[in-house]
Amino acid sequence: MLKRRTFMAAVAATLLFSASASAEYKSEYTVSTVLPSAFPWGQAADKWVELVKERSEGRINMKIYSNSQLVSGDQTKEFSAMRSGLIDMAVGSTINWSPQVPELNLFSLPFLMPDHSAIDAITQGEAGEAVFAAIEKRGVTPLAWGENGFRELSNSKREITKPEDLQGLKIRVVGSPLFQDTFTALGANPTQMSWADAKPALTTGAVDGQENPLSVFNVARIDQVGQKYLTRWHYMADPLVFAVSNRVWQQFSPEDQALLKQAAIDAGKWEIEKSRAELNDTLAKIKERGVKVTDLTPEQHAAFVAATASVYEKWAPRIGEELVRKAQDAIANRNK
Ligand code: X2X
Repeated sequence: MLKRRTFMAAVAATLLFSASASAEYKSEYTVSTVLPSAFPWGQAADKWVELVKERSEGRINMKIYSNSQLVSGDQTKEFSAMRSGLIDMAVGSTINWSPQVPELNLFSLPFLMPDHSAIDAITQGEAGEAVFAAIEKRGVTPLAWGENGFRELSNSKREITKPEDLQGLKIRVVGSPLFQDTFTALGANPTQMSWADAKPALTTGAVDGQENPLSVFNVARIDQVGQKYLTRWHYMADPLVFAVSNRVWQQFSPEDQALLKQAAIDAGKWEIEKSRAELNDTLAKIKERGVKVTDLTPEQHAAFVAATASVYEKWAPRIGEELVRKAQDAIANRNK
């Protein structure tokens, strides 16, 4: 009996020892992104990596894998891969993670957020905290917010000023079910595909249109694949989330956890400011290339809001009625 106890104590000591030994850091941590350094999204990740390297004096090294290459281009698998530890870290879009974290569909509710202050009112308040708690509950530690931006609608066929103009148009959307509902409600014909497949599909005319932030339209030169019409309808914006797999997160010391988090907050702030400041220039460039850019009148805007009301009825219960209400209150009371 005594012997057995000694043995157990020895086993426990070994376990303890290996637990502290596993606190030895990896020589490199993988960071997944969809868009590379030419885009604000990639720059957000670059900044995070750079700040962490600098502040940890080279102890924590992260390497970015863009174009969703760690999940073979399937961006809607990024969250699961992070949860299971196949990917250590990511700067990811709320859209791409929403199949695994239903609360993230909040940001995709059509016409919920009218302007940048509305995005901030959500992310910087109680609703944002609730969203982070939902992410954490599913195995990933969220650290900070970034921004992909308001997603505008482009197509190769005609100017769009009212829902009827979308009738029958084939629109590429990300592989997230809410988008299917929004575009179906508008009378369009949505097709889910990854970003990797989007440009080829636009090139061949397999789809007529797509929706993405101005920065993405500009840098990816979407105008070159026949997208002649762009409607700035601001129907939704996808924040970016800087995050670490829970499994990896637990291996960092509390000091390094704080370091990683602060670097993510600083990188996110920097990227949000930069991408918002660049918007006017980006718009000017797109117009210079001959793209017909359309802004909606308040009446035209209202017609799109009315046409997509059914999406709220279906999705608010899935997102959580309370969370949706919190977000709406935060927007109503925002600083403009
Ligand atoms: O696939 C897209 O449209 C992109 C690049 O914006 C996202 O990853 C959400």
